[in-house]
Amino acid sequence: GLKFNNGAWIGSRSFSLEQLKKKTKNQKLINWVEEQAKLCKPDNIYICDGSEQEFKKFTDDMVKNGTIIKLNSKRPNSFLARSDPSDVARVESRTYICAKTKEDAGPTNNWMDPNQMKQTLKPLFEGSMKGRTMYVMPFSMGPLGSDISHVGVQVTDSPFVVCNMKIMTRMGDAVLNQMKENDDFVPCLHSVGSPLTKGQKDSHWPCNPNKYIVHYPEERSIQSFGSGYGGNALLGKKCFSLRIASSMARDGGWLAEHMLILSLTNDKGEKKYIAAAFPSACGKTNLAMANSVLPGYKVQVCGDDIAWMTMRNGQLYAINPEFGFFGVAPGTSASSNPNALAAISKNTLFTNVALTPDNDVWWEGLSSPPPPTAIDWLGNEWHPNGEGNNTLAAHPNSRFTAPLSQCPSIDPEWDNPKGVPISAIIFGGRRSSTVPLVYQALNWKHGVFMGASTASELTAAAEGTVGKLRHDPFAMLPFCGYNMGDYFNHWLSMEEKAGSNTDKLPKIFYVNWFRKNSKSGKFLWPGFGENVRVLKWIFDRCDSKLDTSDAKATKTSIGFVPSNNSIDLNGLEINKSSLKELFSLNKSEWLQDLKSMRQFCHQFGDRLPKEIKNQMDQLENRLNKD
Ligand code: GTP
Ligand code: SPV
Ligand code: MN
Repeated sequence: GLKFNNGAWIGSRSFSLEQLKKKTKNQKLINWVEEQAKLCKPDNIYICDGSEQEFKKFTDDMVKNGTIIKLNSKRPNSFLARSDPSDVARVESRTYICAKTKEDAGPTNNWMDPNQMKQTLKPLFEGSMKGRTMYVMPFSMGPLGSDISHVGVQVTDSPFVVCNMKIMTRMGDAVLNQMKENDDFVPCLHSVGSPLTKGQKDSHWPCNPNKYIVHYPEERSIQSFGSGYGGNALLGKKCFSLRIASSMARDGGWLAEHMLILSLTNDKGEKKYIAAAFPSACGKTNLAMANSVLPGYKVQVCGDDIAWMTMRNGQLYAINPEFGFFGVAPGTSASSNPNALAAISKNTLFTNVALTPDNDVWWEGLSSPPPPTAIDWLGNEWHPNGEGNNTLAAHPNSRFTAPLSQCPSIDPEWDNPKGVPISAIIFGGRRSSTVPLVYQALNWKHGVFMGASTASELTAAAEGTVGKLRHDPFAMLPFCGYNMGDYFNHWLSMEEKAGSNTDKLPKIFYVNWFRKNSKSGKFLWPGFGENVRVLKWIFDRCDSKLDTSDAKATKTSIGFVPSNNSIDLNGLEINKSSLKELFSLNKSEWLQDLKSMRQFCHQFGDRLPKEIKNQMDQLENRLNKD
């Protein structure tokens, strides 16, 4: 019980800063933490060590005060949190890239002048941690000691965020110990924006309706206010590893991408690494954890959301900067994704899923039939077909937070500080028509154009008209920390970076698991574990000469498509007409797509690289010659 008066509060604060000073000599860090404490005025400061005991203490405390619920002992050390119903996902409309100029943020990002933004946020952060503890978390994105990794320090007033960060990043003393006196770090300020007055009872999920998720790319810092959820609050993830890191990567000549990393081992024991970018809710986690249906073939996972890639002698190497999975729960089942179910069998935090009577978790798609009764994500009693009850038990964006190391299909190299060599890069989205199951770029420039033209149809879960096409270049639209026209240019520049080693550059592909029968509206391709058939074709194409058609691939106006019978369909029941529709190319649909792409690109003005325009013109010429 510390009274909030200067003497007592300063006393407690300086005591905690003494603890920090014992652990580090990095004066920039000490000063920054002190400044945040002066601004937010927490009752206490706590320096996180990242240990299991600390995790246990915080989860014990949160169970005691009703913030989270302990699940039954069949799922050891696992907990359920229910968010405020208004705080359930990333808030793109409240997310800002505060570059010095609006042009540098680009037309696809919200922007405000950085000084004006700081003035706007100052009164919000002022005293925002009163009645709470400020937790200080040093964290590393990427393995400690890797030349691709970067360090951040997040302060937060949410112990639930601390527990999530412990799973999602390498966090605590180990990071602080290897930080040198003058080392830089990305400062990340986070507050749920809900100070407590003396004696006031806390809410189970404190947050503030006035949310700001703010990035300063030149300064390389982050301020997040008002939300306790996922990408808004776990600042190492989308905020640092994509928005800030993409800006660092442009300056440093590397890539920070919204990509999974997997390995495919073939029946001869040869292994290749593949990275793939799909927009949110388009299948990254599921592909990364795929259970191969092809005998002798094995898929293993390095990462399911983010890849940092650097070039060494023309060869692109990737690390997953994360340490855990933050995966969508609904739809995850023993048949669709057994590896995910194994990964979440212990030491897992669940947010916004349903609670069964025996204190375990449930969500739509986990099992059939559903449990006869449950407590839904809002905390209300729920029955599957209850009278007048047509609501979901779990929120559609409910998630699990689980350690990567618990996935049975984890790749042995997932933690290698050198990274893994990438042979292929895949782009994709949800396209009910037009785009075939798979095709391959003609060359690097064409591949960059394919990444830039990535688009996906809106699902019922997102705002907007269902089925409407949303352009999402490289699946980075909400995550690019600078002008997207410049970002396309950065991707193009990788070819020069490879120098005379362009043959070592990854081959580029585009996939579409979501094409539908135009009459029945049903998916033409079974997806999930069956996707390994497409990965096998991609694997083999990596060893073929790029510029020629062969038994595996045929050159068309859009790129290389699989030659007849070159996709291994052994053991798959799929009828001839489905297969035909899956690969059909409709010239007028492609010209329509191209028109839409031109309209989308218009906003970049002269920041659009000439080469992207060239690629659009060339595609149009090729289509019109057909
Ligand atoms: P974020 O974590 O939000 O970035 O999503 P993600 O890209 O990791 O997507 P995830 O793997 O969680 O899958 C999203 C949805 O797509 C789920 O409902 C899956 O069931 C569905 N899905 C994933 N792979 C396939 C597939 O191959 N075919 C079909 N039809 N659906 C799929
Ligand atoms: C996404 O929305 O793309 C996610 C979830 O992966 S979050 O981490 O909240 O951004
Ligand atoms: Mn995912």
